[in-house]
Amino acid sequence: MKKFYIAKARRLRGTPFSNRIESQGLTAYTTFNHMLLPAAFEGTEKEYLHLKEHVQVWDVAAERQVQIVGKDSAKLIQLMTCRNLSKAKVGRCYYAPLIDEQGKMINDPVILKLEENKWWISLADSDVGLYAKGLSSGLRLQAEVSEPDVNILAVQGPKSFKLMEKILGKKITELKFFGFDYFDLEGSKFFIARSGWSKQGGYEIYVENCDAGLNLYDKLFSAGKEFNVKPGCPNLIERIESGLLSCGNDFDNGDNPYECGFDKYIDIESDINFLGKKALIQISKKGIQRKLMGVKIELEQIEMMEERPLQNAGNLVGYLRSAVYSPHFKKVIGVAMIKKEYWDKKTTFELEINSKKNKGAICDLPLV
Ligand code: THG
Repeated sequence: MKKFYIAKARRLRGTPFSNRIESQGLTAYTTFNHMLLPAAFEGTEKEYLHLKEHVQVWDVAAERQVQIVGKDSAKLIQLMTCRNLSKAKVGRCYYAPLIDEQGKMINDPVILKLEENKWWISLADSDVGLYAKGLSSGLRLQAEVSEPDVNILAVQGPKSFKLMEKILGKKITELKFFGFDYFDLEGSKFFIARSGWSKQGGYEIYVENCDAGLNLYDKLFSAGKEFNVKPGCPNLIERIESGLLSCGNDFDNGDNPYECGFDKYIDIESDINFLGKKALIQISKKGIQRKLMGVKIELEQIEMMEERPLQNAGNLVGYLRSAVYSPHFKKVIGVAMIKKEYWDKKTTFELEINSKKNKGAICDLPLV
């Protein structure tokens, strides 16, 4: 692959931690929500092995927050998601598909309920703030939409628990999965959730005060020496093995939440009101004709810039959306949108690259 530099500009925003990660060996950025998101340090495979054994600190400030405040805030949030949030509790995170009026995917954020009338939508890569602003003003809701200056640091990996306990004390270990609370460190308060885009365990620190956040960043590295802490970023191998979907890669605005396997986050039975509900009722009556599944391919490497067709005896099986070599499975693994005729897990297919046909098989997500 040819390598190019990314030209920085005001509209391609950095984060409070950009200087830190650049001096710590960053080798690639990607863009996410019009910001810089670190994409590589030592290389995806090395970072994958490290993440599964030690602890990493990720600058994921590009996971922007859309803040919604006001007496209609819950109503506005519910309008955008098919997940029933009517019983949502303060202090909890909710993974929730956001959809449009046609029932198609817009984003798959983590939604946090901070107060009865204050929410954050922690975004994947799409302009949800504009969608929310349009709905709020168009429907004359009492719901103020803004992007607060909040920058997430994720602390991920099996040793994240020991590292965070060392810095923040015993109380942090009592935080339950997808819960959040404020924690004290040297006179500063930090908003911390037990969450993150890996299945290796860990926390996300929602930094509201940049100076205090930089101080904490340095502390994570000095206190983390004994746990072999390294800077990192969301890892392609780990997230595919774990079945964590990527908005814009695995699915986009052409797909509905049933096709993405988000069934457990869809409620078309209760009387909640969301855009695209009618469309989802129709889709659920008709049944879907394709869905995201895992794949394993007899290959030692792959590059994915666009989706790739998968064939079986000259017939289209589906499209490969994300793929990477997995050191665990010793082959390429991926996420593909598979046509209904081929959902049987005994299905095999061929993927043609540079006029060479490579054999592959369909499997469940998460991969086993
Ligand atoms: N953290 C925060 N914001 C984010 C992400 C994150 N925004 C964008 C992106 N990542 C959203 N995508 C996901 C996908 C899955 C999960 C979190 C964010 C996740 N899922 C759990 C699982 O699949 O086991 C739990 C789902 C549940 O129990 O509801 O953690 O990483 N702040």
